[in-house]
Amino acid sequence: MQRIIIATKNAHKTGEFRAMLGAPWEVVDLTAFPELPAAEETGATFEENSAIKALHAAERFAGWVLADDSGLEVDALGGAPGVISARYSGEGATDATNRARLIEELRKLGGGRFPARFRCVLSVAEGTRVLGTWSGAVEGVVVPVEHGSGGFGYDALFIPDGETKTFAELPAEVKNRLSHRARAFAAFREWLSATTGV
Ligand code: ITT
Repeated sequence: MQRIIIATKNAHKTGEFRAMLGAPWEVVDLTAFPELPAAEETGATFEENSAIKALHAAERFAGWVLADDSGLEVDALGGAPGVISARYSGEGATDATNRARLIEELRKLGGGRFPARFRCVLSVAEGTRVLGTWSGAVEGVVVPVEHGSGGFGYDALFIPDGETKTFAELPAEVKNRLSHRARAFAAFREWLSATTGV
């Protein structure tokens, strides 16, 4: 079995990677290392923050480390919440308070459906080097009412193009086929197969 460390404390992300990687990968995330201080996400882009998180962990652990920086961009909000998606509602933000802030902002715009996309940038690092970076996006709309209880983050507010339900209503297999993370992961996987033969 091959081991890969995911540089995240977000167990939902880890669960999606575990489902997408499948056997023979043993997937470990940073929830197993609570003493590790959080990386400071000081970058202005998903690319920068993804590399920061990958290097932060790779400098401390042997082997490959995969990091995911992701978020939601709403065109009518000038691309917000964007790189601050996890901190949109300020100090002590949770997925629920972030969704509440987004709903409030959408209602100020008069409600309805607004074009939006999820973005994901994956980086793999080893030691002090980033070995590769892969991006993915999924276009859709956000709505100012929560629908569904699956997934995490903004899933209950996002309907991907071609579907009538939010990511929180759709089965996990569908999200793991269509999502920004799935698309970035597909590119990463090609690299992984070419590099390791697994
Ligand atoms: P790590 O930094 O530990 O990986 P995080 O949750 O803080 O965990 P990010 O900084 O990348 O991760 O923030 C991404 C935020 O964007 C996340 O908290 C969600 O609110 C949102 N997001 C990202 N991917 C999502 C998805 O698949 N579904 C719903 N919301 C998502």
